[in-house]
Amino acid sequence: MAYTTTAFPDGFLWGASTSAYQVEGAAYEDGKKASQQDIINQNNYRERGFATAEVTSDHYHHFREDVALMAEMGLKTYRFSIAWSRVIPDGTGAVNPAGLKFYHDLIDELIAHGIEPIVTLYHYDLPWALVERYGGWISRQVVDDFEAYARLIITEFRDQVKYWTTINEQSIIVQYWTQKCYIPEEHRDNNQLRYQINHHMNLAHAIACNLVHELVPGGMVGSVIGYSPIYPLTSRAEDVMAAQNAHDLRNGYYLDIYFKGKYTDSAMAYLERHGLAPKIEPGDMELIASGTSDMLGINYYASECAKACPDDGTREMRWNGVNLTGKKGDISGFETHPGFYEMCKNPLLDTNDWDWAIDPIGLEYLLRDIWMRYGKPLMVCENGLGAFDMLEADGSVHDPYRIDYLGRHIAAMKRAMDYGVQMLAYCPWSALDLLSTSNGVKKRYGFIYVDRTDDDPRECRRYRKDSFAWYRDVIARNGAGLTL
Ligand code: BGP
Repeated sequence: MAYTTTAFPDGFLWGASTSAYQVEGAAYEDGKKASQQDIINQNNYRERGFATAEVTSDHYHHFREDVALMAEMGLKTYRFSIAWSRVIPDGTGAVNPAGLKFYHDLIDELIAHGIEPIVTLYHYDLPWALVERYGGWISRQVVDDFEAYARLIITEFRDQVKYWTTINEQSIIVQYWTQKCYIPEEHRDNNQLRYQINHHMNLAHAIACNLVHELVPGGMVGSVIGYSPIYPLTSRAEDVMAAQNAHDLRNGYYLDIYFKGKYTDSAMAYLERHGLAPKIEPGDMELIASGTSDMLGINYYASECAKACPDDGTREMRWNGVNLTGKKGDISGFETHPGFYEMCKNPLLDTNDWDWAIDPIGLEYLLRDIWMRYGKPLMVCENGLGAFDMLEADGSVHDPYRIDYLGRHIAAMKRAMDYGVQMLAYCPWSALDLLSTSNGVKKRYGFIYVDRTDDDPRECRRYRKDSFAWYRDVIARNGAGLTL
């Protein structure tokens, strides 16, 4: 029988999500300097015709209109990130007052509309100056520089921001490192560096957790993980074991750091055996263990699938089922770790145009699994459907596919809550259309349509999609009446 939701608990935070470089634009305005995403996206424009990060949705100039639209939807919270290179343009040293002012104005505006800010300190956009100076996250120096940046931001906003998230999707940064970090050509085959970067991020994450605990009385802090539950391709024991291996290396390896302060034994054994393990210095694990998380943000789009992989294959870490065109089936090969696991397509699930599996039950499954293992409050910080939306002549945008996707995921989340999982918030991706990390602006996620193309930013005029009114009604009913 179909499952239908009853109302969510009072105080549940209905929200939506964005990140700085994907939505703000104004990449070089009012003192901001380049981040690595400005450079990566310039290259994407040249190589693939995707929009640059220069204008994106021009939220920097439209933020009051955007907050008013969020309030009209009834949002109780808004999860966004701060651009390090807007507030400290060179990564270290001089603070840019105009950059800080933008975030003061945004947070004041949110609070004036009764919207609770959830701030992410870092969402892929390291100041370019730090890449030039020492290679960015590859160097351990970045940890000290991140600490100074995090201390500035947390101190500046501690009276207004209760919920803090640290680094967005370390798991995805390791998997798609050239998209999420600027990695010079000569390092791209050195897969150990992926795990070294992640180790530096673990240190930075722990420092940020400690800073929130020190500076924000009553504050809550945690990471945001990009998480896909991994199903075995078949019920053969070898495939089930492969799925467990994939879980340990792609998910557990991050969760265990956040909640247990240690690396997952099996994943670390695999990495050590293959020369991929990070170099850990004395005191690192003590620091990581001291920076405990109060909660976890989860970004969920799709489940994944794995099968057994013979010992004698070739390791493949460059791509994992990536689709850069939006033509179904136009995908790269899959991540392969000989003797451990090989990722593959799940033949039982439908996908969106970019071959991302659509799997609401996967959300219930992962929430219950994480709750059972770690028992800390969770928030969905991203969940959404990328699609080619169409602006009609009368200004309407009909996106029933998104309404269907989100409704079923919300229902799946509620069923996890009925089974005891403590959820703080649901922040689908994205509040408004923005620049995709992998597919330009034509892959849209928002409740609010932003009128622009990859080639032409036009005026970035805003239009309410059908999902806008739908989400407003969901929030007004406090989530009741949705079906899985
Ligand atoms: C997550 C990121 C977001 C976002 C989303 C959708 O991994 O945190 O920044 O963009 O995925 O991915 P994409 O933009 O590649 O479609």
